[in-house]
Amino acid sequence: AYYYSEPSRTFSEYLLVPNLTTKDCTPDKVDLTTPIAKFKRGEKSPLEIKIPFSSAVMQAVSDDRLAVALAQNGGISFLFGSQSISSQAEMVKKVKAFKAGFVISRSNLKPQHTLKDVLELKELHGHSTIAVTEDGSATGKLLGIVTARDYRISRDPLDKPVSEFMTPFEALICGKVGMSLKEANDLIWEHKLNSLPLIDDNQNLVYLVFRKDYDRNKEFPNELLDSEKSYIVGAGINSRDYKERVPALVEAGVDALVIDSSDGYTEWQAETVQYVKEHFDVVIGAGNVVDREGFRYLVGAGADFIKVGIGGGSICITREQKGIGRGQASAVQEVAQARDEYYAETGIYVPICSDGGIVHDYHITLALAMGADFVMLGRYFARFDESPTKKVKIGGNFVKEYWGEGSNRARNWERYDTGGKTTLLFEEGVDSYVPYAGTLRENLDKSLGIIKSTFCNCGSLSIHDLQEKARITLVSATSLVEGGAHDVILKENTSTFHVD
Ligand code: MZP
Repeated sequence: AYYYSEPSRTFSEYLLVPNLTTKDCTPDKVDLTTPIAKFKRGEKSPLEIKIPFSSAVMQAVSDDRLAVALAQNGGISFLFGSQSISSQAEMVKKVKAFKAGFVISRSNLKPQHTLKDVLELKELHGHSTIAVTEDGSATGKLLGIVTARDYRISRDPLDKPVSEFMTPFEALICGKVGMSLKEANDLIWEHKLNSLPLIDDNQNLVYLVFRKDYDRNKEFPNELLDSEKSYIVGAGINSRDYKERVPALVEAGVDALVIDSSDGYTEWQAETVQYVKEHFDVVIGAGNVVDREGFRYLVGAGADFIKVGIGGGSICITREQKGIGRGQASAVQEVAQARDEYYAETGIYVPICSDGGIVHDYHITLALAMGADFVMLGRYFARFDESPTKKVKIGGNFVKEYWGEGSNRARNWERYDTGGKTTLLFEEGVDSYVPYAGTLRENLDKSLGIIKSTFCNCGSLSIHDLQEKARITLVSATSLVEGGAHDVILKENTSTFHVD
């Protein structure tokens, strides 16, 4: 046997040591744009994302709804592959049907329409709704509906007429027809909806156009009517049914594929990559690998990006069951080094994705500093409103369901296929809960705030910059204790204390 001289390490064993922060290095200037497909030296990657976040190829994480929410914020979802080819392709189509700008006319709706009717309107799928009523009250006659993508609507009381909904029903906000541009704007901003009210010739509010990057202080940008760019979306595939699945996904408009497997260093993966590269013009990632050899093998087969990580996922019991895997930090470090060597040799840069095991926001910064181009997260996204799973209350707290693709619940045997029988003989994942955390947007904003601030501590304005400048130290077990609050009595634990 070959013995590695160093133990397998993970992110929590490292810290970043700050560099000089110059005055021009501020969080608003940090650019997290990153490539997800290989490119030649001096060229640009054919597919980039604005933030280095991708969501995991998992039933409990990446459906079309989460994909739209993440794409709106600049990342990419890989729609779960453990479903029929037709339903996965349908999800791709739904995401691609969204446009970066959005206009809806009130002429689509009639006062007697129920909320169910409204939600069934194809173009409203996944959007939240503002009812415009005649007198501006929640019970007034419905005159129109305007929608916002980032605002979640409850789907429970679907059959009531809209006029029966009372505020504070979370997504029903009433606007008055005839309200001024300013009033409409204030209403929208009060509810944190990024949108743009339009008024017709009679000063009636007739349309709202939604756009994430609209700055209310700027002049009304006419050319926004209507930006027709669609969001990017990825999808997971396997090395069994790819000859049927890939054509359907490509036809549906998918931007990137990834072979989803717990161990990607296999001849089946090489064949799958070769087939896709030969027949289609679509980005294809492969993995997961944890070392130099695995990286070289899949890149040799033609993969556009490589996914790194075995056994580090929060729901994963592969290491316990089979004793295979590697600490996520060690895996990323070695694969990143292999990627750099390959780039020096060939002039081709192959992005790598650190998949699984991210617990704290700083783990993302460390993964990037160690050479990852982007990360893939399961547990992180499963906690949000937009993930496909049930929100339940347990012990007074809201949680969401989250299960592994290797669990009996997911029954995704293709992900663990090592040839032979086509069943899931033993579990490699668990079925669990994660604490409910609210909307994707608010959590992502916070994570990005932390990450960009850390970039500035490290004197870096881009991922590439961070990778060049980062100084990383191992931490001893004793200094780990020092890293959290210590030797103080936390106020939240003092309910049993009596203060006279
Ligand atoms: P995490 O973000 O929850 O820590 O990890 C998510 C990653 O765990 C996924 O992207 C995938 O690579 C991996 N995964 C998914 N299901 C299982 C399993 O059942 C698993 N073992 O390990």
